Amino acid sequence: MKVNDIMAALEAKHPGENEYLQAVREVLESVEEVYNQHPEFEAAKIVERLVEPDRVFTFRVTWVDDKGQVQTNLGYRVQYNAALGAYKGGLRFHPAVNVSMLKFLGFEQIFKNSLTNLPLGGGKGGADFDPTGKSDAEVMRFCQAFMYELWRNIGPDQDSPAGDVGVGGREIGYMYGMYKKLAREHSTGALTGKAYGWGGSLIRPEATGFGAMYYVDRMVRQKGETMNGKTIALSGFGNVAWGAATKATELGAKVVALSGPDGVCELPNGIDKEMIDYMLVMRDSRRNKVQDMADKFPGKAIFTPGKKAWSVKCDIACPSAFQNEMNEEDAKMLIANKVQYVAEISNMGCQPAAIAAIQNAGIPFAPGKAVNAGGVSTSGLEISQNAGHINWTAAEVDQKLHKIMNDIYDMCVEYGKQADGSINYVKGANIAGFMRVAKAMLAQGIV
Ligand code: 2IT
Repeated sequence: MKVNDIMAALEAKHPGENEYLQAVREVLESVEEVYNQHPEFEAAKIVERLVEPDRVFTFRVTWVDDKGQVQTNLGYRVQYNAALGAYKGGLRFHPAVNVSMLKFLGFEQIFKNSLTNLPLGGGKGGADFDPTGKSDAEVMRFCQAFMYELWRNIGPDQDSPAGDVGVGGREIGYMYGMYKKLAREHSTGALTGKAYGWGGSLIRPEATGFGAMYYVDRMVRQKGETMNGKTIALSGFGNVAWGAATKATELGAKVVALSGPDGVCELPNGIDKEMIDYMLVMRDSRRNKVQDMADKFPGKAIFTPGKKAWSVKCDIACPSAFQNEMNEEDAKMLIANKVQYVAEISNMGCQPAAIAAIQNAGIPFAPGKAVNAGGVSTSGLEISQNAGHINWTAAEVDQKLHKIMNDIYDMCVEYGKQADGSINYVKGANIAGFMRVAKAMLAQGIV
């Protein structure tokens, strides 16, 4: 395979699908050398098959808002690759959602899910619905209308969606209620991120952030250091940033920044329990304003409008909100401020030029598909509990999550170790994730 030839063909076929093309290029560049040592991959056209989703559903979602107005959104489910298991991946509700975004997320999900070593295929879905400012009743009606279209295409052995940006436990509950009604069965493995008590797993809400900090802890130890006393900047203040802030604080690190679409909150003394709890209140309000933290905790949180988390000096920077949220200029500012580690928690949180700047400065950089894999791992554990009619304790789930993250870290080191002894976590994650999928596709024939 020649990456440039494959990309030229894809660009011609999918013009303007920039996020999808960006995600594909990164993976192909990482695996090119290893792939070309396997003529059997080339003969089976593994890459040509892998870059296209198995299928993409697009559907109209019509609902009535609180004023009685009829609203129409577009819903999607991208079923990307099922070589390792039933399709698995989140649903994103955000006004910018389109096919390219969901294809990029679904493509990333294939390799992330592979890294977990669980039987999970890759998929993603969502809608261009904006939850900002919506009432509970509006969200419920939207979720029900969305599921009315999607329900036939999901199920524990077919496709199991979960949450993502704009979709949390409340939305999963509304969608599951409609799924159950239409399918006429209590098939809990059809959705993950359910609440505890009716099929949800303890630690699932925390899992992405906890898993990310387990991974970052290993990156820091790799350099002979510990998390104790390290300052950390997180972007966003949603579920992922909440879990990361909780675990980072527990590990002795100091969270010095959170951000939102409105600006950044600097936290000179770090974040305490009351502030961490307040992140959930802010999220549930659907106001989408980080300034609320500064209004609630004057002196402890200092709000600056229009600035990003990367403007705050820190040892560890973790994008935890949205793709491409760190650009080259942001990366250079972090480097000038002596950042020591950058770990994406959001999927593809950094632009390619930002990653290049960080890596060229000799700073360890880890990609989202490895760092944030704790979320989907715990979804996999949720499905196992559903299938076996068991409930693990929080400690049991946390221990399994920690082990999965340690194993992922070890694989990234194994496949990412460079001649000079440094670790290219991007290559490591992409090659490790890719090999498992490619071998499964090969074994399953031309389908
Ligand atoms: O990006 C992700 O891995 C998720 N949004 C979670 C997917 C899942 O199925 O738990």
